[in-house]
This record gives sequence, C-alpha cells and structure tokens, in this order.
Amino acid sequence: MSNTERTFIMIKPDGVHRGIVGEIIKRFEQKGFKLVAMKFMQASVAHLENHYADLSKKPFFAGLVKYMASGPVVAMVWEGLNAVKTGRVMLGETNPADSKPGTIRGDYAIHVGRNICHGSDAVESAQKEIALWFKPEELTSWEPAQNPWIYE
Ligand code: D4T
Repeated sequence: MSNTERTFIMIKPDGVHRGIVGEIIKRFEQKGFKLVAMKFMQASVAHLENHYADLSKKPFFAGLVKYMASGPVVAMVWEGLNAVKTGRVMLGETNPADSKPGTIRGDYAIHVGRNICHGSDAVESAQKEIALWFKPEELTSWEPAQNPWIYE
C-alpha cells in the first residue's frame, strides 16, 4: 500500500460541456486525494488513439476518439492511498446505467458513450497514461518536507 499511488483522471468533453468540472474536482479533493497535476486542453486524434490504443479493435473506437477530440478535456493526476481503485469506485461503472447513485457516472450520466470522466483501471495503466499526458516537470511534489500534509 502506498500513500503516493497516482491515478490519471480526465474529465471528458461532455463533462466540460455540461459544466461539472468543479463538481468532479470537488469530489476528489473532498475524498482526501492530493492534486498533483492538471491541464485544460483539446487533445489531438493521434494522442487519443494512443491513449485508447487497447480499444483500437472495438467497434466504438472511431466514434470514441472522434468525440474525445471534439472539445477540451481536463487531464489530472491525483495521488493518495489506493488512488486508482478508489478513483474507479468514485467514477462508477463504464456504463452509467450500471452505476450506483453517489458515483460520478451514476449521478451525472445516462449513456456509455458520454460517461463524463475517465479514470485509470490499474496502477500500470495509470503510470502509462500519466506519462502520455504530462511531462515529468509538470508533476508537482507533495513531499512532506516541502509540503506538510494533513494525513502525515
Ligand atoms: P474510460 O477508459 O473512459 O475510463 O472507460 P472505462 O475504463 O470505464 O471503460 P473502457 O476502457 O472499456 O471504455 C473506454 C471508453 O469507451 C466508451 N465506450 C465503451 C463506448 O463508447 N461504448 C462501449 O460500448 C464501451 C464499452 C466509454 C468509455
């Protein structure tokens, strides 16, 4: 178990369009995770094809990439104990119809193709995604010596 586990969370164009960026950030902040990096950007098709490379054979791949490139996203790195697993729990199921109320998708989405927010599904994929979306120097440090943290 590591207090410095990191996950990649991205608010998708539908989340930005619907004005719930603050709500999603608020949930991660209030849960107790530490924001390590964040950028508001419109990703290229090539970048998103890379991000979703594992899904390239899926029938929804082209539509997914096209939609993800259609507007700005908020790419973030959050850090804390079990950040990857807990982040997924906070998001809910991939299909919002299966997501419980209280989760982000359970509260704000109804369609799998517009499911508001992405979260890494494993520590290894989180590391890969963080490296894809951020340069090392864009990741801040919460080293206790520099920034005392409430839980430490
Ligand atoms: P992301 O990666 O966006 O957090 O989603 P998940 O990890 O929860 O689920 P995923 O990788 O299987 O799907 C990626 C992305 O594709 C969209 N999608 C998915 C879709 O449009 N149609 C579908 O049938 C599925 C399964 C939604 C999320």
